[in-house]
Order: sequence, then structure tokens, then C-alpha cells
Amino acid sequence: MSEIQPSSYVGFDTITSQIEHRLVKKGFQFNVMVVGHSGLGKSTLVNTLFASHLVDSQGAGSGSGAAAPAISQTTEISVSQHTLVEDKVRLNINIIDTPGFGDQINNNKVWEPIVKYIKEQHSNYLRKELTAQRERHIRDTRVHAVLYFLEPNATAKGLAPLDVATLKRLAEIANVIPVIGKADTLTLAEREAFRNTVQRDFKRHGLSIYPYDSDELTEEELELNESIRSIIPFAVVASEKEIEINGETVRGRKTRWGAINVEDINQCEFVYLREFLIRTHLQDLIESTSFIHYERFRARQLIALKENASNRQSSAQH
Ligand SMILES: Nc1nc2c(ncn2[C@@H]2O[C@H](COP(=O)(O)OP(=O)(O)OP(=O)(O)O)[C@@H](O)[C@H]2O)c(=O)[nH]1
Ligand SMILES: [Mg+2]
Repeated sequence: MSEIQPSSYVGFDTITSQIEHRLVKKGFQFNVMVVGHSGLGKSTLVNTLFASHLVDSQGAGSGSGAAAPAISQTTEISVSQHTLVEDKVRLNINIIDTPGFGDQINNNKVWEPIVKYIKEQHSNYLRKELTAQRERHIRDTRVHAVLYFLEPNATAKGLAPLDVATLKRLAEIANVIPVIGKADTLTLAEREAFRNTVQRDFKRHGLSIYPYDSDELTEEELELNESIRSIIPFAVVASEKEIEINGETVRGRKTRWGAINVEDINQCEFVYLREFLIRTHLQDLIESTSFIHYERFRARQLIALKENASNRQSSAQH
């Protein structure tokens, strides 16, 4: 028996462009959250991270130009929506800003509202997935990346106990990307020393920090992850203002060592962070959320549902 050979060109090699066309039409949804101690520049950073690339913004903290309202202390979890378009690809970014912790007398369980928010998004997604008339396209509000802000520490003291406790809870349910806020308050040597202690602490406390390695990754991808891991936490400087450096207007800050252009890769890692989020790891952040964190949540919920049902059944029989 001979195998059936297509006698002429069938054309299924266009499948990649068909998929691409569909993805581009649908656009991508990416949700990023900022968490950490109060006053570390979380709101300033997320308000400006994509500012130079935005085409449209809505909601709290959507200002990106010089006329934007001043950033004030964040008092509740708030979501702002932004859209980037590049080469016909549409990227919808939701930024979830959260109130910083620190000023409460009781700093116990500061992570609770944040954990609750992340789990609620998983729960909403699961509910939509389980309805009989399943929507063809479920709007994704799951948190794909949590930028966790660490207080800049010139004496290279490692992670504070509150950070360890919070990171532990968050790393179990989301992709956590630690950053050192207000890095302009440290010298380059101090940043490096702090980074090294923090990296050591991640290992010491068994914190599972993004990116994750897996058997499915290619040699090249593993190498990229390794190099990313060496600069985590990213030392970032944020600014809502524009300043003049050598006659050029740039987004920056004046510091005691001179002016810093936040977009200059020799002065801080703001650009690396942005590239990492939307250029090199966007798809992986979305997939890891779906296949690792959401999947874990989903499995637990479904087991709990089943147990509840069988408990109800057995109590009804007695
Ligand atoms: N030196 C320095 N100051 C910064 C930086 N980023 C923000 N600031 C300033 O720090 C102050 C607090 O910034 P926010 O962005 O409101 O800080 P936050 O982390 O959102 O604070 P909460 O909303 O209270 O959690 C503001 O005066 C900012 O201008 C930075 O990178 N370096
Ligand atoms: Mg804030």
C-alpha cells in the first residue's frame, strides 16, 4: 500500500501566518502589578515605564506627558489601561498599582489584599472557563508579572523579614520580578553589593523568582535566563519629570552625583526592565502565568469542589 501523497501543493504551510494573523487581530493582553514598601517610586515607575511608547491610556495614573497630574501616595489597588501599537501588533497593558506598606502600626500580613487580588483574578477566569456557554475569548485579568520593589540599601543588608514573608506568598502564585527602587540613591558599587546579597537571600530562603528554567527551553533560552538572573533585581530609577542634560530634554532626575537620564543603560536598568517585560519575556510571562500559576490554582479548586460534592453526597446518605 502506498502512502497517499498530495499530488499538488495543499498550502498548509500557511498555518503559521494564519495563526499570526489571528493573534495580531486579537492583540495581546499583559497585566503587570507593582508591590512593595511605601514611597519607593512604584507609581512613578509604572506611570512612566511605557510612557514613550503609549498610544492610549485610561484610568488612574494614565498621565504620561508634562501636564500629567502629580503622583500622590497610592491608597487603594487601582488598574489603569494602556495600549501600545508596534508594527500592527496591539499590546494592551493593564497596570495594577497597589498601596505601599510600611506606615501601618501593624505590618502583619501586608500581603493579604495583594494575594486576594491575584487569586480573585484566577477565580474569575476559572468561573468563566467552567460556564457551559463558555465565552470564546475570555478577557484575561490574571496578573502576569509582579514587580516587587526593594528598598535601596547602601550597607548591602539583605532582604528584610517582611520582604521575605511577602515574596514567599507572592512567588507561589505569580511571576515575581524584584527591582531595587530609587537606585540613584546608591552608587554603582553599592547597587552591585546589594544585588549580590539579595540574590544570595533568594537562594537561602528558597524563593522561586522568575524566570524559571524548564526542560523545554533551548540552550539559547537557558543562557538568556542565566544572564537575566544575574541582573535581578533590576536597579531602577524613575522620574515623572523631564530635565535637560547637555542641551537635550530627557526623562530624568537630578541627584547629588549629577543628572541621571532614566533611559540611559549606563546609569540604571529601567530600559533593561522594559525590554525584559515586553520584548524578550512577554509571551513567557503570559504562558507561565497560565500553565504554572493558574494551573496550580485551578487544580486545587477543582479538587476542593470534588471533595465538597462527595462530602455532601455522603452526608445526604447518612
Ligand atoms: N530619588 C528618587 N526618587 C524617586 C524615584 N522614583 C520616585 N521618586 C520619588 O519618590 C516619591 C514617592 O514616589 P511614588 O511613586 O509615589 O512611590 P510609591 O512607591 O508609589 O509610594 P506609595 O504609593 O506610598 O506606595 C515621589 O516624590 C517621587 O518623585 C527614584 O527613582 N529616585
Ligand atoms: Mg504609589
